[in-house]
Amino acid sequence: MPDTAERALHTRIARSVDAIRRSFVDNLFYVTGRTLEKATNLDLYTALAFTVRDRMLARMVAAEEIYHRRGAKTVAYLSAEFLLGPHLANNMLNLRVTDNVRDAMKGLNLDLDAILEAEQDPGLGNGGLGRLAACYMDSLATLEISATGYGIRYEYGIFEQTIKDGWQVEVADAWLRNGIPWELPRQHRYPVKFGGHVERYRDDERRERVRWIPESTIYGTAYDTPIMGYGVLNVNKLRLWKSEARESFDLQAFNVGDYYGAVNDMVTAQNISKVLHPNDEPEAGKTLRLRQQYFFVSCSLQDMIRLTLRDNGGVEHFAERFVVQLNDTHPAISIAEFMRLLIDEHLMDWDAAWALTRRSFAYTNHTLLPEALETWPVDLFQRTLPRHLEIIYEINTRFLDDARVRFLDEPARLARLSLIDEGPGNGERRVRMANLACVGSMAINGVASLHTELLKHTVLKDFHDMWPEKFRNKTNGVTPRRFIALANPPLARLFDETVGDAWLRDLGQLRALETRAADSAFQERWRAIKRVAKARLSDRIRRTCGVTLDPDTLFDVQVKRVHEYKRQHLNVLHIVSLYHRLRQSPTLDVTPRTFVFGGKAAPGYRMAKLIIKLINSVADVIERDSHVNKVLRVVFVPDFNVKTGQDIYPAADLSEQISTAGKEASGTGNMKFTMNGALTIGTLDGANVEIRAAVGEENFFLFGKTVEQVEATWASGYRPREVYERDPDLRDAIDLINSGLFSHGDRGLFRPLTDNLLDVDPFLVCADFRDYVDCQSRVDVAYRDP
Ligand code: NBG
Repeated sequence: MPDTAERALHTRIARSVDAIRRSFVDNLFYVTGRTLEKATNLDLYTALAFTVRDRMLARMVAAEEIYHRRGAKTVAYLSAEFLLGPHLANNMLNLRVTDNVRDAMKGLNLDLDAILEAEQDPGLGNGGLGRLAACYMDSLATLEISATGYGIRYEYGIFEQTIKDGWQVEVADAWLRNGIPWELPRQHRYPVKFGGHVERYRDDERRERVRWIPESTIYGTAYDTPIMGYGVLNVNKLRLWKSEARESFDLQAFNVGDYYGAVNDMVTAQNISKVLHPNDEPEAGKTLRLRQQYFFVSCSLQDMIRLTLRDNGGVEHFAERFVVQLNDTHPAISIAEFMRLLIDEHLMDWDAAWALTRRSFAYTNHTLLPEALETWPVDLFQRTLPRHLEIIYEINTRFLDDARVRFLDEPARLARLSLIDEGPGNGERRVRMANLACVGSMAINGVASLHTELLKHTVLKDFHDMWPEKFRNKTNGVTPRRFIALANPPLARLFDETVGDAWLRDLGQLRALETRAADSAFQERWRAIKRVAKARLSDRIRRTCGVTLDPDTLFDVQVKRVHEYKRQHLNVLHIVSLYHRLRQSPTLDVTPRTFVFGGKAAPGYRMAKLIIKLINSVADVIERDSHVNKVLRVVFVPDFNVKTGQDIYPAADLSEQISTAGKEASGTGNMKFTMNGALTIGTLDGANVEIRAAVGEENFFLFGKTVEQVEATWASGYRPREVYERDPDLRDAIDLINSGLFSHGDRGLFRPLTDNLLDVDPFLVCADFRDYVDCQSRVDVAYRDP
């Protein structure tokens, strides 16, 4: 390489303080057009992001080259959501340049933390499922496994949450407004068809073939985001698709009179990747959602087939080049689309195509909640994807023929296995996406041990009876890079000094901390670190919510999506009960606590929004009670997301994981709290079971009904009102809520919530109340002994 070129390259990748400072100033000028004197924090952030990105790109190109030479097989992780969280600090950590960057900024009189603060949280996901996808991307890169995440480049991610008068108010998340330094627009572009009809014809060899004549065609363009591994040279990528009309200058093809019509086509095409759907929504906007799913699946599979043809010569080698992981049923239409591409476009015969499909796909299930198992009305399918419906019927016919051999006299079982839900009587027929995913995949996994067992014995039992060998468990995990090293640097330092730094790549190394558990100097440091994190969170809450917290109280934290099954209202009932008891006997001896909540509710989920209102109303009343607020504080942190989460997890003493047993598939927040030294109060649900086994029963506050007891409770004719009448604490709490004390005298405001608890209580809040409150008393006692 000629000298000058080498030097030029070197300044762009060198990691010395000096090189970083020079390229930062350079980027500031040439990317944002600003000088240091005039730059805003956003400009500084942009310049620093490019400085860090420059240092990643050479690695990305090199990694691609190495994978290519090795003929590496690539994991394609198909997911409608990727909840990445801020990139800059994470990429600095993974490149191991954080200290040098800090020094370089200091040399320019700049505060790195203020610059990091300017990055918006890229919210392309709802919650756990999307964040899991991001953690998998991080982990695969660190493990040096070739992987590409495929998804949608939503123009608007999950809404921003603000709180007005205690109610959640949604604000659109225009995350692209300031430009995204991390993404690289690519030329790869694929057509995606919708609607229309299918035609049959004979090919040159007189075989019957099918041609899909669509009503409309849109295009997907790729945007790549590099994903760095930690401390390795490897960089993978996330490839997100943006929808577009064919060409904007196609307008010329239209006569002047149809200008608006032509523009309208563009708008319709752009709508596909416009906005992320909040989950837990009642049925609405379904057509768009199916279109979104098909859109990104089709682009992704066409992209993989292009690469297979390029690298392996023929599409029949697909399974040597890729393995496709379906993140829930959102990308399950892949099975039919892959078959269509093979048969109609690559002229493969059915049996070969089906064999290839079943070697290429694997499916992760993330929920047992029936309302979250996706099904689509057959007529919507017919209108949107007519060819896919035909293919699904054909898959179904062949599959049921097989199943009938084994389950000859079991029409009910065959009806459950069918890819089509025939509906009751003349009800609507629907396509079952989970069944399609199971039939077309080589492997099916749940996300925690308990969840996988329940899958095998409940929702997917019939498939398990058929193919037990396809089922396996893959308990979720979270990256210790982001959720310890980035979120809690003092704790990371303590770990490094105590057990070495290998834990960043192998969390099992932290076991070695156990030998220090009784060492008082170590304990002292541990406590000081927790105190710092609590002070830091208090500081942030003071700035954002105007509430001043006391870091010496017990921080009792529940942050996650707001949902009845997660039972934030059980937590509130405990608080109201405590408040009531404190008012009855002001000298009552309770451990001073700060209850911290955070989480978004789906915009159309009224009960969840009422729960948020209740939390804020209770917080208000307690805040104004000068006697009680010395021992009890409640705060709702608005807009919980990856970014705010990184401040919250390290500050918790107690982690609330209190879902009704059998409802939380795994949970991943539970892990983030635990790795930051919080103890859990929780039920035997999801990954709590495995966390409890790992940390030891003595470090886990267990309460509540088990899955079996939940079933037994329903079987014996559960009547929550009787529980209410028998338990004076529960009665007092519910009555206090209905007294209007928390609603300016309005006795009706929270009735939808309390009536639901007393009449139905679908998540057994009343049934678990007593055990929960008693367990919380044990927490009180434990906290007094440091
Ligand atoms: C969620 C579960 C969580 C789990 C994440 C990631 C869906 C459909 N499921 O318990 O509720 O941790 O998936 O697996 O969002």
